[in-house]
Amino acid sequence: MNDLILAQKSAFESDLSKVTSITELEALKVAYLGKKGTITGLLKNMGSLSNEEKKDYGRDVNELKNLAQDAIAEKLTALKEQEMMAEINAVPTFDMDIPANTQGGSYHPITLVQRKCEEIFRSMGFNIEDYSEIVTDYECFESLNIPKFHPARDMQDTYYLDNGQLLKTQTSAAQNAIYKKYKDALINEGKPIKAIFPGRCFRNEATDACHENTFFQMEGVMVDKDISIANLIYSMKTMLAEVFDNYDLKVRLRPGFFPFVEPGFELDISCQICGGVGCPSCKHSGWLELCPCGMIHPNVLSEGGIDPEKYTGFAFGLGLTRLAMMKYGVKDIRDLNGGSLNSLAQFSDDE
Ligand code: FA5
Repeated sequence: MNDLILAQKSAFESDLSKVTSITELEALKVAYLGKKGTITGLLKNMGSLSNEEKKDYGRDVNELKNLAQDAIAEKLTALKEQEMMAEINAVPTFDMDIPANTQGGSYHPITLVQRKCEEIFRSMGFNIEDYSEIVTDYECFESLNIPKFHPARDMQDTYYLDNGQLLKTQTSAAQNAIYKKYKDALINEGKPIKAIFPGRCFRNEATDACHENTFFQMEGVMVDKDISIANLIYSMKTMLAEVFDNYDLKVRLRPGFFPFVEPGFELDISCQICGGVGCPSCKHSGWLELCPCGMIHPNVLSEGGIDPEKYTGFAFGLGLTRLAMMKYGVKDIRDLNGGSLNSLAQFSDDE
């Protein structure tokens, strides 16, 4: 090995033996193997060598480079293990003088409205179902009459996972599984399908006073012979009147497009923050979109194994997070996900 290379080798070995932390190791790596590192710099001397010398010199520099890389990797493993052991063996120190936190916990406002809605729908004979937050494209879109490349997919900006699955954008993603679960009882025993399924949804959306990228919805479906829009309106009105303890709550129904219902509606309630005069929480419209709904599309029923010639049904997708805002007068949706215990402790389930 050339003298220059040998000198670098022993300098490297000596410096490496003095390294005691990962930060020092990183600095050493840059000093020897970085773009301007001394081992990298050895290759710059090649110009002054004969062709024969170049061959040996190049091979030796590469050998030193590999040796340095292996030694650094080995040292890194050893240092990580050492740091982990130090952490494990560290004796925790307790300050016995810190006063204990005696403040009791409280339920989150979203949990409170969810429980309230569950209680209301349970009393109307609905089952409560739980569903995964990671779902397939079939569950979230295709089974809901939204084929691949359908423009309606742009209505919801979806987080896809590397394995092709996705984070549920809507609780409607559980509809198909619910129909398949209960269709035999419907067809063979004449038991209507009545189910609600609350859950967390995710959309890649910019946040503002009434939008978050993570929020809760509660889906509801009812399927039987002769279910009509009247059943839908009755269920929605009952639920809202009970949640707000107000049978005069102003509600409006507008036409709305969702590929899985026909006809489809947007159900808005008058903003409970400003009393309907307009504020940032309702984007100054006086109304808040709360619960889109409609009559289940025949294609969706068929996909769930239910004959749309014999059965009809309604579905709704209640925005639970927005319902919590309206119920508890929370002006900005982001305060609900903020996790401030002081602010959350104001809400109680004393009803
Ligand atoms: C849907 O998600 C449909 N799956 C609802 C549906 C179900 C329609 C069954 C018909 C039949 P939409 O994207 O509008 O629709 O969301 C429904 C509700 O969820 C909204 O009205 C709103 O209350 C709430 N919501 C939607 N996006 C957000 C968001 N980014 N932040 C907070 N709440 C949201």
